[in-house]
Amino acid sequence: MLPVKARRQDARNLNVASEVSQMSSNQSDRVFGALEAFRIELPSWGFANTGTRFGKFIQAAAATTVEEKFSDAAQVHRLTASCPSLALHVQWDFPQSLASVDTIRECGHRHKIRPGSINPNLFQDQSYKHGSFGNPDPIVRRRAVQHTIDSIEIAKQLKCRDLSLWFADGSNYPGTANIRQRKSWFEECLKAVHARLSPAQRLLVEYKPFEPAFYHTDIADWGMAHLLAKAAGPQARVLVDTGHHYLSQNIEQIVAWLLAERMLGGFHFNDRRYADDDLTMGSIDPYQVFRIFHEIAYFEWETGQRADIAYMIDQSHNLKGKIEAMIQTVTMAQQLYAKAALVDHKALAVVQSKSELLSAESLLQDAFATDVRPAIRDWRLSKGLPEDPLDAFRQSGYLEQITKERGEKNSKSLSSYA
Ligand SMILES: [Mn+2]
Repeated sequence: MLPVKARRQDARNLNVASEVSQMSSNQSDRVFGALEAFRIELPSWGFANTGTRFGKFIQAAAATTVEEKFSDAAQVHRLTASCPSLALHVQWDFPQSLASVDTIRECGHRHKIRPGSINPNLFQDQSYKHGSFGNPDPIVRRRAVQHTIDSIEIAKQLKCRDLSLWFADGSNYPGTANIRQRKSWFEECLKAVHARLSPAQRLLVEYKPFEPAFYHTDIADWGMAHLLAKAAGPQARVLVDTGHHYLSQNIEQIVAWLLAERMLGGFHFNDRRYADDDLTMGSIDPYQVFRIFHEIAYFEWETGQRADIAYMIDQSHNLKGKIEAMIQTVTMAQQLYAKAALVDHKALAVVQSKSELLSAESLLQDAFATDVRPAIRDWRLSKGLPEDPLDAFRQSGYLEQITKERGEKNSKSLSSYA
């Protein structure tokens, strides 16, 4: 592969995007470097029909099998070159648990998409009515632990590194749960599953302050997730889902602290306006995502180490076309990641140390305001990718083809939860 500089020159020689001259060559090198390194994982559940708790709107083109999820993910990766892996959910993608592993492996090979993080089902089962790892019934806790151990085995067989744990555990009314007791059950169960990890695997612990439990959730915030990850063992880290915070919470500060503690394991990206809305990343507040990426880039510059973070998307689009929305998400993620790479860290460190507030703030604002799209187009062309991934997808005929193939099957699926 050509060095970044040569490829940028190649792209210029293609005689496209003369706008590149608006950006200094150092800046466009930074954009190229950032895009080369950036990977974000797609969620299998983002390609299937999903809904709200009020109902489902069926899309004729939605994936109806795990094979179709891999096929759709491959379309997004083919056009963006940034998402070579697919997060899988044991509940929906492994109907026969470990016996489904061969099917998944074959799908991965066929579509050249790697099985990514494995998400055990710790919420959708009648036995989980009062929790999984925090359930007062020891039989249910054991069942949840066994399911997680089976999920670790699935991950081992598929050579997946990360196991992502999200718990719906909590309570709806004051006084109905022994919060301290549940905390110790969580520690016990997390230790038990951590013991089954192979040395290369990681346990990612996600937090959420409310929903589906509305009085308390057992892992409500990053501090609780951090303590539980520490209790679980050395291979556990915290997973930050951007939608899982109270309104106006400073997420990039949480990110900075977790980085400083070497406890940041990954992200579930999505955007929100009110609660856990699972909207398209950057659709409501792109500056928020930029600030998160900035904290990571600043950490990497200061330490000279690459932060070992799994970037993942956790969105399910009910109204937008699923593949189109995923392409839109990945291109937005690329833009915001590239913008964050433009911050002049050396200059920032100097003005921060002198408390030159306006200069410091401007370094972020200028990077955020830079139009990186021409440089990204050049990068795409240098890699033989289409200039406009969404347009290329629309021209490809794939959507028409799958709409025809899957339409009938989807029309028979339930349109309501009732
Ligand atoms: Mn999530």
